[in-house]
Amino acid sequence: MTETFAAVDLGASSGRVMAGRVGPGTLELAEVRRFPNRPVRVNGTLHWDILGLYGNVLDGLRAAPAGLASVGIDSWAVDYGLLDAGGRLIGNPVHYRDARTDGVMDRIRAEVGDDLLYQTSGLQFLPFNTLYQLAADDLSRAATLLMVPDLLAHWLTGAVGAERTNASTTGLLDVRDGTWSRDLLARLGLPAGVLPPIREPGEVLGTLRPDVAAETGHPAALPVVAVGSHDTASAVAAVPAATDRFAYISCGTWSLVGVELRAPVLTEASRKANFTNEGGVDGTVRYLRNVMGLWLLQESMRAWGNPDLPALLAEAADVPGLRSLIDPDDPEFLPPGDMPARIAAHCRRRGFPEPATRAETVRCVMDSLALAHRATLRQAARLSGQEIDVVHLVGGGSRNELLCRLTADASGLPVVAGPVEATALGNVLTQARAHGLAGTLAESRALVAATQPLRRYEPSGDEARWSDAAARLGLDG
Ligand code: ADP
Ligand code: LRH
Repeated sequence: MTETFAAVDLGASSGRVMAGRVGPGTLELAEVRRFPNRPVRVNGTLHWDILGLYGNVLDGLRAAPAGLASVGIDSWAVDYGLLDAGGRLIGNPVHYRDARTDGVMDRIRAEVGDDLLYQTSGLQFLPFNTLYQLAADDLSRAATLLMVPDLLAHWLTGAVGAERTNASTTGLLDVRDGTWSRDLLARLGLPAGVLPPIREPGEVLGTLRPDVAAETGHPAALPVVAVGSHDTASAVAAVPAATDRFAYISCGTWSLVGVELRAPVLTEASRKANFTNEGGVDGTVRYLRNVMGLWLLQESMRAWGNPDLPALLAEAADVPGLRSLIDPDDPEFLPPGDMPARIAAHCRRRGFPEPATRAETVRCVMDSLALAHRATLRQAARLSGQEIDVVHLVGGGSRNELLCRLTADASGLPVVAGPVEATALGNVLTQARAHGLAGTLAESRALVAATQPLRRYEPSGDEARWSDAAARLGLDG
């Protein structure tokens, strides 16, 4: 028996609605609709175009095949919409790269203390974590907070809930007992009543509202199922790992670099290395660190008027390596703006030659990301005790042969690249598992490995060059 599931997957750079067919030995993914995700600045504030995204979700569902078994939604983490007492959206959700959180994290860290924040949530310190955004927001009329995938699911079904993997990125979920932390909420002066009940991946959230059913042409009985609604949780669920001794890099706008664990690591060394313990499907822990990722490339491409990417990457592959280097995780790269100029200024400040051409800038970004991947993989292994035989690089970045090759060379580990659409596959597989198809997490990963195109990159063996470059940048820690 095979069934078809619709996956709505919204990344920071683009969204898609996919149709996934799953059965014994079968896993096929077809693109139904793809659309750009373009932030909009209004009155100086950077917003997501949430209604535009929802309109695309409806269009995608309308174009999806008849007879769907269920629908699942995932998106980027941390961002949310607020509903008033009448269930209406208050304002337009704000983008995590907006400047409203400038200085907020430092103030709260000073007030509450790093130790308490980390022991409670296990989350890395990122200025845009939901708790810091809430501290910068006006909650006076807020009755309900819904994370972006939960907001879209609410509009589709009327149901209200907070899916666990994405709730784990708020900084307000207790990493030990899995409940909203009343203590932290009280200390921060945040109203606990706005946080909805937690929903587990695999749980049916609800069925289509009659008007949504009429508009999309699907039956009103069509279930919307919670998946790993944090896109990175869905991506990790579809990593085609054959053993437990793997690391992953979920590589798109961000590179999420880490390992999968059974229990959180909350040591002082982990906190100082700024590692996160996010929730994965099946109660796993995604022990990882955010590396700035292909944002550096995306934002450079935007400044250059979006030239042809494969041609530019081919040119960058011919540029001599490890000359111009940046620390990709310098917070100066977080906001939007002229990225090539910021990269050049950073190189100059750090005593490296400024890239003189677009290809040199791209090479600088690829070398620097490979170095950050290397450093983060080493730290993940050291801090967690998890041994790593292979690195699975999934997401749009797995199409970037140069980055995959450099990551293998820098880390001294084989890199298995693919699937490109790991997030949508993880979304589909979590629905399929809830439906009694696709087996355990390990079995669904084996299904990905058996059915999806993958490419293996062996390290070149010149790790000494990379450790020298890492030392010059101060990256290996
Ligand atoms: P997100 O989910 O964060 O929006 P994706 O996983 O969709 O990101 O990855 C998008 C990235 O994939 C792009 O920024 C680009 O760098 C990379 N990419 C897409 N197509 C190609 C390609 N043909 N060659 C190399 N890289 C690509
Ligand atoms: C990747 C991602 C990442 C978060 C960031 C906000 O899309 O969800 O895991 O840290 O966006």
